[in-house]
Amino acid sequence: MESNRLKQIKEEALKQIEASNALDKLNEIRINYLGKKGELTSLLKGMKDIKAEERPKFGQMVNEARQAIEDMLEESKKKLMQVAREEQLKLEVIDVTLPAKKNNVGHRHPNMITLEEVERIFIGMGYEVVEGPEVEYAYYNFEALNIPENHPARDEQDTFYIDDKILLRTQTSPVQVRMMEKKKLPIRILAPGRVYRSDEVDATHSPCFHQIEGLVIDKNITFADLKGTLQEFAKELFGPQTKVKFRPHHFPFTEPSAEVDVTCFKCGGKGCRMCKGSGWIEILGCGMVHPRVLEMSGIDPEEYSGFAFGVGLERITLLKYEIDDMRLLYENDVRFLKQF
Ligand code: 2U9
Repeated sequence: MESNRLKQIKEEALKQIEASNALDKLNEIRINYLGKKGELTSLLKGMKDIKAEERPKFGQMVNEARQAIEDMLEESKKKLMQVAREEQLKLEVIDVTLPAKKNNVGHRHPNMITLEEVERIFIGMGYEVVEGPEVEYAYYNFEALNIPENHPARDEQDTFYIDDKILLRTQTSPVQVRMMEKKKLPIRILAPGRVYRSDEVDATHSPCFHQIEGLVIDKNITFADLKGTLQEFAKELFGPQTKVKFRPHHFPFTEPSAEVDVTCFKCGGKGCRMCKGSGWIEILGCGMVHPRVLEMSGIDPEEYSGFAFGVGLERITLLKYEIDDMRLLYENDVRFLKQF
């Protein structure tokens, strides 16, 4: 009687295991049949009603049934886990043939594109690029460049003072003065960097902008070297057909001094909106280093001479890319910047 019941329980359990398709369901079956209050356990509890000589045999049969159920539960569990794993793998399949996600990389600011182009040209002519402090002594920014106190150029280059001896540099020339003081001659340097002036912001002015200055000092340097150098520079930057024109000018730190115009790269010199009809565009200032400037840094003007030039980086960038408002270079609107 009890052995029939046992057989029935075992078959029922195995059938349920076979039909179950989830790990939760298997657990439920384990509890229902093998748990503390499970069917098999309650059969064992009924052992006392079985004849003593039949008990061992019945006990063995219950254990066999228990083992068979456990084995089948284990086997089913493995199968279900395998199926689940395969399904998971199918979900995680990576299609390597799909186009890759585009990497959103940035790029150089138009001002930096121009700077690197100018640096490339002068490095090609044997120049070294040097940098110096933006917070500078008034001595290096003014006095050493032949701009004594009360000189009118101090008004034009009004800047931000830290105290009466220290200021935000108005030009990158102090970098060159520091190089001259080191007296490692000859000198052939390019000094790019930020400069500061107390200017109101408008389409062509900013209280902080960038200059690139150049300085060459050696024996027998003449205005012809200056002209040849800047002619080469203009051709490299604006194209091989570019002509240059030197107009006399005045700077306290150079003598003689000049401003340099290039033939308009838009109309080739015929006259257009870009060059305001003149055919020429002003790009930089230059001159032979003033003997007093050489002397002040301990270089003998009888033995050495040199030339210097200064370019407003933003001015060149605006010209090259035909941008009509300098403020666009500082606002960093990505829709503007990504055009370059
Ligand atoms: C030393 C001696 C002389 C640097 C020079 C200029 C001419 C010049 C302007 C260009 C546009 C300034 O940014 S701007 O407004 N600069 O015209 N700069 S010569 O002369 C030097 C530099 C260093 C020791």
